[in-house]
Amino acid sequence: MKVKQLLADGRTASMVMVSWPHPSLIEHLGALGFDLAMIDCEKGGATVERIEEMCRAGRAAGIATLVRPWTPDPGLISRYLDLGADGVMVAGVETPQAARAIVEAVRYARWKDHAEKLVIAMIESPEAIARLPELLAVEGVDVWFIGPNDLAHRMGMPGQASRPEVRAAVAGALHAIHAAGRIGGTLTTGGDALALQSAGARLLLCRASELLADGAKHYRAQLATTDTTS
Ligand code: 3PY
Ligand code: MG
Repeated sequence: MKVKQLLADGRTASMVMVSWPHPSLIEHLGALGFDLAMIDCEKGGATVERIEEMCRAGRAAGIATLVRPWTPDPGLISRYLDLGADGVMVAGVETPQAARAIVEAVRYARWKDHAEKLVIAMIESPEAIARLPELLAVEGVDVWFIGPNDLAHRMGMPGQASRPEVRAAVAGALHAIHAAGRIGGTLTTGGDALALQSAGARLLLCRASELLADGAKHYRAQLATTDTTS
């Protein structure tokens, strides 16, 4: 798998949360050069048929597709992989047992090609961060991904992922993952990608809605300049 190779080479992979579940968007993101598209079924509303179409679009456009299920149910993981997903990203992994169960679910579902599938475990609580040394010993997890929003919630600061305490916890966890020789990832917002990369993140997730918002802001600022100068 291209993304696994990229990460093994120590390079950074870029992943986009599709925001609007449609194959055309996946195709477009592939053409723009992103490495991965994340189809969010933890919170988003993509139907089973739509997921299959999006995975097919990803294969055609050379961008890997990942599904984030709403529970770590092995049956659900199996279903998404059978629909064509290149991997899964599982939210709220708290214990080594939970991490192992995800790896086993992927191996059971895709006994022939599981080595080609990407397994991402999300670390989203202070308790899970404290357990990182045990968690990182679990074989078969390709990326340990820190979810700043749920982490902020669990730190008693809902909706405040940009607070210094939360940022410090994210950076500390990324450092620990990197120092252990494993691959860490997180969500980038508001232009913090470079700082997160310096902290050790090798898989960066951004939202398609934020990419559009940034482009719109830039465009509207240009219009405003034109208005004042004409
Ligand atoms: C979080 O920040 O909690 C996430 O799940 C990011 O995708
Ligand atoms: Mg989360």
